[in-house]
Amino acid sequence: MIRIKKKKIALLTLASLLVIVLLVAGIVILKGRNNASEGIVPTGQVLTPNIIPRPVEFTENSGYFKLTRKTFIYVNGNSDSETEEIKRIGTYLADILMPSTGYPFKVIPSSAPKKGSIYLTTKNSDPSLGSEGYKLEVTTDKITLSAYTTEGLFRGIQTIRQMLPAEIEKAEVVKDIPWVMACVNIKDYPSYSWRGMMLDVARHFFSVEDVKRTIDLMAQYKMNRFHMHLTDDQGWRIEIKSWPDLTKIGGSTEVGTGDGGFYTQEEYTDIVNYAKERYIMVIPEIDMPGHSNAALASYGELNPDGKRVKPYTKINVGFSSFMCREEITYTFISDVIRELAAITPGEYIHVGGDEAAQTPPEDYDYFIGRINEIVLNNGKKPIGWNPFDTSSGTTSEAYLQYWNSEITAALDKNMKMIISPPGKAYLDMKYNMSFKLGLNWAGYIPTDFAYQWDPTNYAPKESILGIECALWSETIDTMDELETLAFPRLPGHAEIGWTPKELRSWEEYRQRLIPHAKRMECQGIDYYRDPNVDW
Ligand code: TNX
Repeated sequence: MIRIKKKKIALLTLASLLVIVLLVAGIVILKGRNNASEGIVPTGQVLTPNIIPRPVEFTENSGYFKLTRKTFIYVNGNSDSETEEIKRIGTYLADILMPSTGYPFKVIPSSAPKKGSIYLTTKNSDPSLGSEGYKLEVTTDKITLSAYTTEGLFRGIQTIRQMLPAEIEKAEVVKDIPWVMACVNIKDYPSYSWRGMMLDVARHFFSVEDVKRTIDLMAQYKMNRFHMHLTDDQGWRIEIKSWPDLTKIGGSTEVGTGDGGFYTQEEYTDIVNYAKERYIMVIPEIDMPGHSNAALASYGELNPDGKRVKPYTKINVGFSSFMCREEITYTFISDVIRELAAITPGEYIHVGGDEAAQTPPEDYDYFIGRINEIVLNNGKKPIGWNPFDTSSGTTSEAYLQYWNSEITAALDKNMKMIISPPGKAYLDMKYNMSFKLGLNWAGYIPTDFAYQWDPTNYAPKESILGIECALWSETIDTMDELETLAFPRLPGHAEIGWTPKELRSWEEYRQRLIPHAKRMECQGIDYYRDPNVDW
């Protein structure tokens, strides 16, 4: 009996030893393969990164880099203050990578990155990268992101994000994912310096939190301008301390029966700073002389009969106008622009100027000249929608936001333009006939159609500053609705602003967009599964 037992124990021990040896050998082999050029990554996962916008120069090499618990982020600039800023950018990256991996991603100022780390630097970098360009080198040993400016590093980080599995975007720890990215050499920089999105917070109000999420969503596509349409007939959304009824009365309505809302100057500053930390400039817009009912409803003295007009909560516009020949109007506008300029670090103030159907042409001409001067006197550059350029008061110091084809005056005056063609870049246009939200006055805009345009179709290249897509909010009230109209069209517009025309085709883009769906899902984006895309 005892002899049989002993034999059994010996056999069992031998078997367990064998299992242990096999396990250890397996781990060693797997580890070795991690650094080998052939990956253990399941097919289709990340070896062909689908980056939006598409980088200018891109070479994929064999092998991949793997994030681990020991991956640290090393940062190093040309001065202490630059290193400090890169440290902040490194922390921004860590904040993106931490939730899903559960790894600590320590950020360390040093010029000697250890093996297995991410290195962000502006040292010895190439000035030809410009203010937003970057170089990304991924090897099995480390990730090196270099740029001429800290802004370039911020843009490059968006590429790093998109080269990792989509699950990296999740807000909670995801187990059993190899956090790997393909070895690549990328050199990348934008075609246009202005790559913007406009959000209409006047027709429906969007909270500070919603606005911050919108800014985050655009930042990942390397967009750099956030234009806030702050006032319109249906609502006034920015606190002006010297004219408090603007928000008290004008801020209390929106399209339909909602309560509206407004940003205090402190909240606006919070938004501006949040955007600035993402290298996005906020451009505030006060729309005038039309689209001004909310102001006219707030103060009687701005109206010919001295009485406040009724608040307006419907959609049709083109009925309101400031009094263009009364000084009170300019006193009012001077106060508004002065207060707004004081809390706006960006160089521009947008003054609207569109659809002033109730303003006689000669009054429009005079009015635009006056407000142009007010903006310039406050140290800012004026921007306006067509036909702002036609006023005898605008010069090359002002900028035109193109939304209709009448640009002769702008061309004659050498004004620079931001291109926003409604039939392509208006995010509030319906995708198709059966789509519930949005309008259709500029046509239906399915995702493929929205991608197929170039700013030079509308104006000569040398007069183009860049592009902007616009989300008007007559028909949307919630973040989910905002996302459904913006996605998946917004990433396409971002690519039009960033990637050279010669590198863009719908056929190639759709192959990057389709896997991008998973990334949008991991971010909780309520995108529209447009039937025009074979998801
Ligand atoms: C036109 S384009 C407008 C806006 C509307 C939008 C709706 C332009 C400068 N004005 O007032 O909200 O269409 O799509």
